[in-house]
Amino acid sequence: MASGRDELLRQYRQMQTIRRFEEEAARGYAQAKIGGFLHLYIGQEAIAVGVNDALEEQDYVFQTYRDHGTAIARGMEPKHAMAELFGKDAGCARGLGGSMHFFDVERNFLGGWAIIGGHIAVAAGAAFKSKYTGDGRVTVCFFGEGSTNIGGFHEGLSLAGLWKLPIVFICENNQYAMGTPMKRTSAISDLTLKAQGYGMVGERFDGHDVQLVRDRVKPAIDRARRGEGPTFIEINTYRFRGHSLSAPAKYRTRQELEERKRLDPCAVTRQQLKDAGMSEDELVKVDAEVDELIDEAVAFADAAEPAKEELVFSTVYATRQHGTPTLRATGYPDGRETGHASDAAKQENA
Ligand SMILES: Cc1ncc(C[n+]2csc(CCOP(=O)(O)OP(=O)(O)O)c2C)c(N)n1
Repeated sequence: MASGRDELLRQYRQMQTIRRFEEEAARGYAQAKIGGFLHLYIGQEAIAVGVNDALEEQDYVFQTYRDHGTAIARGMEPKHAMAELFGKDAGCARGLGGSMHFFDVERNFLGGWAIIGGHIAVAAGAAFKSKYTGDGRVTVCFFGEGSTNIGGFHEGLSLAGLWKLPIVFICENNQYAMGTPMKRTSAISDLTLKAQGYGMVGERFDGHDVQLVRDRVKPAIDRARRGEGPTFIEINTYRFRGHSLSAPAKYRTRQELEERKRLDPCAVTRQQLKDAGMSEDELVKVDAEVDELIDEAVAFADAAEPAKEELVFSTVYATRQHGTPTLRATGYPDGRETGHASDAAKQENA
């Protein structure tokens, strides 16, 4: 059993990995190595790591397009995440999904969804499957505060509340939906009031302290696993970059940004480690190790083969063979399984 400080150090390392991954992703975007949109999670890292620490490996996780941090917290290797951003075959979705569509079946990370609210109903479906089959899994579904105004949110919560599904809804309230502050989109400021309408428990707290996040989320996960129904959790946070890299952040003041940066979750955790007796030298060494891991991820993604055009259709449409629905995706180029390919499908693609 890891001591309290070892645990905090692991959490810091993970958060710093997410932070450095995204800083390098921003650089890759500026260098045109990444196409499409890129939504960064910088400032919200304690939520991905804290929530994941409250989960078991078997549990399902759904996220929006702001998905890199959650996938890495779940255990995705940065090199497979970076390769996905660079559109490479070694990426977590074989380079076909890109930033907004990370996917990792082996780690039960079920996306990476770009349509606001769309994944909330899908996540409720995954939780229904768990209730129906009694597989003991809990589903966690992340989304932003702006998403609480759209139909999919209400449909998903309605069914989850009605059927007491084993699901925890995590609303990462980073204050803005693109450039629009919440006071211009919601008639209420306490979003947990929306949970009441669907007969579920509502919680809200700040999201810059990773262990506080873990400890506040864990009872909701346990409750869901015991069959006592869903929880809606609003976590107060802030993103330090623009909505996406193509969106200028003109809707907020520099002063507001600087004030929120005082609660930078990576800096807060680093300070907690110092308070627990770690020296600056030890922490600099950890930071250097993380830098190296991310440098390796970039080098791996740079050198990897481009996504294979011929997979575009065969990985989208399911085929039916011997009465069994089959996804045709095969394993990763380095030999890992995607976890959803049948032997017949592998032969077909060989
Ligand atoms: C159905 C739909 N409508 C509009 C959009 C465009 N859009 C992308 S992100 C976004 C704002 C979402 O804000 P929020 O839910 O608070 O999440 P955040 O980006 O802050 O994490 C909008 C309107 C979309 N992707 N899907």
